[in-house]
Amino acid sequence: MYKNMRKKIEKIEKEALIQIEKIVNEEELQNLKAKYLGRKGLLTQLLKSIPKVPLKYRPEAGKSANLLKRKLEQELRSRHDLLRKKKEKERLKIDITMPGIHQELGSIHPVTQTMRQISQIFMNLGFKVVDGPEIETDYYNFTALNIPEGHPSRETFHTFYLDNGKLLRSQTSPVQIRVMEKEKPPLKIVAPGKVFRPDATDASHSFMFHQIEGLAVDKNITFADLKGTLSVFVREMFGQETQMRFRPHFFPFTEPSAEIDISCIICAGSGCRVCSFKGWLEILGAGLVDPNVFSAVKYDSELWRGFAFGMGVERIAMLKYGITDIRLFFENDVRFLKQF
Ligand code: 2NM
Repeated sequence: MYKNMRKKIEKIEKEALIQIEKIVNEEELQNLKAKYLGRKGLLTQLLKSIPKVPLKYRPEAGKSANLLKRKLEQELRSRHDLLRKKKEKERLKIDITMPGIHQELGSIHPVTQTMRQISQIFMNLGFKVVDGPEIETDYYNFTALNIPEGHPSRETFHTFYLDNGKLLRSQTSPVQIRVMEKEKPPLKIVAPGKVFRPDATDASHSFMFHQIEGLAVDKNITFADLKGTLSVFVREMFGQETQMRFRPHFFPFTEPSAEIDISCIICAGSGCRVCSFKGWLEILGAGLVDPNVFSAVKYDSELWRGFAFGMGVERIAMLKYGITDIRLFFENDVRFLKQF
């Protein structure tokens, strides 16, 4: 009986070792593992039959069967390691003369480029770049800016209102209110960022666009400081030969206020399609800060004066790059974006 068992063990060992030696892939390895060590494997079956061996031989039989089990496990494991090493070696056999995989490089969005360029000009003039929340309260977006209850810009037709009573800022001036609340004058800041207005989309309107608004507060600010600052900006941005003109206008937050045109950068003022044959392009709004705005931030309006201005970034980028449809900025088409 025991002799029979020993023969079986030896047979399994001999066969298994030969087969393990021949394994060339993971699948064969798993199959052999199942064949010998699986739930219905040959060696597993044999181990199950040990209790039937006469007591006299049982320890001996059990011991050699278990030894074989451990040996096969060991052999399979080292075979597995060998296969893995072989595979890794194959993987490293690469042809370094093969062409690489081309990675497309991204680029800075033209609106971002323009916003940075504008900010840089004002930074050179001593302005600090600041930012603030895009979700604002009624107070910061309107009230503190001297925009009265019932003003048309407060209507849902002109402002995105949220369910929680807040709104999406329709200009970046609330950022300047927040800065003035925190910091004492004098100060010179520009606030670039996204603004939102529920306009119907067309070639020149988008419900989201970018603005840069600027503010300077000091003791003796005059309209001449505003003119000087904006003329430096306009010439840096559009070329030294660019002309500028101020037209009277009304804004609730500045008094007096003006809209500012530049001589057409396409036709230099002689009239073309871009300027609708007027020779001028409107690019800025500006004025001297209304005393009511200073009162809202608890600045003494008898002591402090300020100028402020605002402009749309997309409009400036469109003029600069000759883009005729604002929607191109937001389509995310690489064929468009790659050109800048
Ligand atoms: C404009 C035009 C004129 C403006 C005013 C202020 C503040 F905060 F000082 F009151 N910030 N920006 C302003 C003035 C903006 O945009 C067309």
